Amino acid sequence: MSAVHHCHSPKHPVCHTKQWRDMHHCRLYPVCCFLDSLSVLAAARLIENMDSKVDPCENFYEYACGGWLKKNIIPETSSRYSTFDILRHELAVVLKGVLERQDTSNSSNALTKARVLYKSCNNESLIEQRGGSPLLSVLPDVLEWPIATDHWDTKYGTQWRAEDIIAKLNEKYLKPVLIYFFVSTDDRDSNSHIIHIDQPSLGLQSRDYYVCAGPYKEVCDAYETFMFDVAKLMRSDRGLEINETAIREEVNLIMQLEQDMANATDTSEERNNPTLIYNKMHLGAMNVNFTLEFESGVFNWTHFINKIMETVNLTVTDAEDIVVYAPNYLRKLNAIINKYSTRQIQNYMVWRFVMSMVGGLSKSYRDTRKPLQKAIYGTTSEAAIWQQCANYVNTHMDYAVGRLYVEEAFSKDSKSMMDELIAEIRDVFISNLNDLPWMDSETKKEAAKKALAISEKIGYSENIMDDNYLNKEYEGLNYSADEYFENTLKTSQMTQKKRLKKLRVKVNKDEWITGPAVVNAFYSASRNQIVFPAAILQPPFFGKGQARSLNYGGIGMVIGHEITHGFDDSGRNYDKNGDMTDWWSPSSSQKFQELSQCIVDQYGRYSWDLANGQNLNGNLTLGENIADNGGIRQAYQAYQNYVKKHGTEKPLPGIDLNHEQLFFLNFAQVWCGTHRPEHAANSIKTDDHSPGEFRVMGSLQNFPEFARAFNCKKNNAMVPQTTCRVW
Ligand code: STS
Ligand code: ZN
Repeated sequence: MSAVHHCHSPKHPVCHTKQWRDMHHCRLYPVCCFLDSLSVLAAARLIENMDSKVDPCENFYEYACGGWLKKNIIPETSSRYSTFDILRHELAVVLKGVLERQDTSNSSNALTKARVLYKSCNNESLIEQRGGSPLLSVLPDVLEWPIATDHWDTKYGTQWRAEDIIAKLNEKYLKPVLIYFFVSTDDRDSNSHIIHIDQPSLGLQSRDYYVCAGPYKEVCDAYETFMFDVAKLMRSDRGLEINETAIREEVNLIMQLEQDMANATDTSEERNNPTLIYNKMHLGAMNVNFTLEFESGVFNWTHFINKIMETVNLTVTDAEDIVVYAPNYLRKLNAIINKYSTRQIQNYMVWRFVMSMVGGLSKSYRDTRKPLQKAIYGTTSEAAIWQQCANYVNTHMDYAVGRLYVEEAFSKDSKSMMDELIAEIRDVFISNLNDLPWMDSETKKEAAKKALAISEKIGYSENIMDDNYLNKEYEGLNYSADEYFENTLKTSQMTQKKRLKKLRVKVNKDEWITGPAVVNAFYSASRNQIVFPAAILQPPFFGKGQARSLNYGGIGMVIGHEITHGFDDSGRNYDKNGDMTDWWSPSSSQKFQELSQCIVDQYGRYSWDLANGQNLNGNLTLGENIADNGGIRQAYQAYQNYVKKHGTEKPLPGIDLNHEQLFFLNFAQVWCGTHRPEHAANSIKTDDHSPGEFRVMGSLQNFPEFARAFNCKKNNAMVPQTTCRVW
């Protein structure tokens, strides 16, 4: 052990000589190399994951991840498994620890509340005992589910207002159906909030599923089985007769209705361009533009929105500005409403509510989801209850859980190193603008201004360390350790109220858009801000003692990726203040689109074996691919600048690669992983990130420095004839 200490000492005569840095010398003085424990750990991981028998110039993903792929099997509870997912799993383990820790503080304390919520979620025997009753007793507050009651006609059939029910589902239960209403930043005025109306999500995540043919038939069948089984369970809990044929008929109509809705929605490609979906109008105009004729009366948009806003004591008039993101959908919606009866429409609306609630009920209810989960994710069992609960509490009380996480597992000294890295990578982005022949100098100037104006958030918000602030955030929430279901309702309601209240309040651009216990990174266009939560600031992405090559290939690349989001097909429509304005010359804009098309085509040519050979959707994934391509280039150049300034790093023990190569290896290994085929078929339609394998292949094939680092030749697969570059 004393030798470890020795080696870390900057004064050690041998370990810090220049000669020691080359591999040969390293063999003569193994003590220097092998006792640097962090390097040993990193090297061991890199070696284990890779398959050095593969030619890095032919398939770098196989080379970097071949070992990983041989050693790992997707757990039964997961739809995919990767370095990224393992980090998320490890995070959940840390959260379990802090949430289960004995709590001696009083009950108004936010941390106590998080622990009570977690405890209620974990209380399996009580959840079992309560069966479906929590849901059955909350239904009358919304509407009965016609399919699961015998009292529908008399009680609910005639006297209802669609506005009231859709409003309540939205404002109280966070479940938008038919119409999606939300308050958020105005794209064209990033300091203000505005009401948005959009198309709602569907029960199945992608509109594509609703063709219900070919590979999607199984998904549709499983979805209908899900409805059928829940309806039967509810009827049986209520002691009602079960007529399977009748239930099946109604389930079928729910499906038909949702198929019609799916057809009416815009595709994700149609929604790619934020300037094209932005339609601002007065609330009064909505009543003219989007007439919806329910059997019970014509939908009054003003009444609808007031119904929602009255829960936070706000009123709107016909002069209120509304941003409509999906006018096409709204124009098609009326035909759907006319086609179906009130009972059928209510069957659909309440189904979506019921569907979102079964997760909080007993096992027989939760298990109704199984066939659908198998069809979409390929999973055959649920994650452990503690894991679901840790994730639930982290998602819904992100500041409180984040505080616990940061105190347990985060070192604040990462911040200054991150500040430096961000500064360096931003500089590279800006200086690279000079190399872009496609952009005129005026637009370059604006791009540089925007890059300089990007603000950064690293780790966590200081606010969460302040007890008063934190307790106030969760003020008014009173959880009971025995009532998980009710606790989830309280949580939804509080979340929604917070969002709605913002309508008349200026946007606080300083507020964090995420909690710290999140393994991810973000770019916000309306804030022109990049965010790196505490939980991504760990190996393999980042480590204070980790070789710089690994840090630049890890978090450095993520930083470049997030900066480049500000300039991808979506982000480029926002200016340095976060307002959607056009700062591009027409010619540069035209060129951007041409170069983007190169990326669309390139990724669109990749066929994914796990998704039955389907090709990626180059349009859906364009923004992420542009970000990856920019990110890898900027991080690499920043690393080269680092080496120029500080000299070559000492080699890693036992791995015969130089640090340029290690940079690429660490980048690639973040994406070692695999998917279940069911999930691959799902995510190829819904995920705007390309699968990890193609994130690696696509961005490295486009980057000549990669070929140079591995000495690849012209006819190698990693060196295609044509390459794409935007940034
Ligand atoms: S835009 C965020 C980006 C990212 N997050 C993901 C993901 N890609 C894929 C799957 N799940 C979450 C952040 C990121 C960029 C580059 C490398 C790693 C992460
Ligand atoms: Zn991204």
